[in-house]
Amino acid sequence: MKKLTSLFLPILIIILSLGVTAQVGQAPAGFDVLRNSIPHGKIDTVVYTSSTVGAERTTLVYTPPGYSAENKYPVLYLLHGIGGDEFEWLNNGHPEVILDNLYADGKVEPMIVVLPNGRAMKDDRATGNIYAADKVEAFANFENDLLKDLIPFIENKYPVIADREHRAIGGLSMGGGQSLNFGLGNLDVFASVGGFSSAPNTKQPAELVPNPEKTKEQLNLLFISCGDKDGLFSFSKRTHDFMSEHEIEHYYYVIPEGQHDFAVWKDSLYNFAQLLFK
Ligand code: FER
Repeated sequence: MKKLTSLFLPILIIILSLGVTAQVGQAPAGFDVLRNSIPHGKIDTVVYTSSTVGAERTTLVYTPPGYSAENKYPVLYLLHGIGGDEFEWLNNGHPEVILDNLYADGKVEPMIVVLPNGRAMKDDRATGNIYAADKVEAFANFENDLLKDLIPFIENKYPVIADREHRAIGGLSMGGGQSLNFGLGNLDVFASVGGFSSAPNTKQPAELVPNPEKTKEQLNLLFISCGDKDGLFSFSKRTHDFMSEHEIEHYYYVIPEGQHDFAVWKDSLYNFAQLLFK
């Protein structure tokens, strides 16, 4: 009997801790394949007025299966890379397929996903020299557009739960850097943050997290992912290292043989989405 009780407690602790920290890992085959037999969400193309840019800007908005204005939803802002625009995720990653499948399997909360254009300048197309200084600067300027123009617009137009706990930001590459910069920099706005293969626009860790104790207190979810064969790996690793050093809880998902491509970003979205709003 004594032996039984001495075993019981450690086993219970293991079981409980497994429940608390969900596991991340490779998405199963078929996670990104359209299923005709399940309900599907919808993609709207929406135009908002940006006082930041001084222009009408286009964003896509995914509403989940069974969407109703009678309900209220959390929102994920999902950002593209340096060569992309508001259509990049849709055309290359089909997040609507990944999310519909996850929803049908009961693995995600119903959520609205906003796919903005993160190049906050008048000509926001990914044409010409996409690395030009003014275009890179426009990715930083998107913080103003997002906070002052886009979020208020979305929250006025859609039935959302308008608090930090129900607002998340995530993105790929330049959008990963934006997510870490804007998310960790505005934890009063976003409680959940995901950077996939984050680019050199990612701020230095000490700038991202000037006050580790405050960050720990506010952050609900931090997800950092990158392929181990990505030339930009060091930006994710240094961010992860800093978080570990300062005991800031986070997911660090290194994808074996992963490159700088949509295989990594789709897998990252599959994992990140399941951790949100739980
Ligand atoms: C850079 C290399 C890559 C850079 C940005 C990127 C601003 C972004 C890549 C992407 O978004 O896929 O030097 O500088």
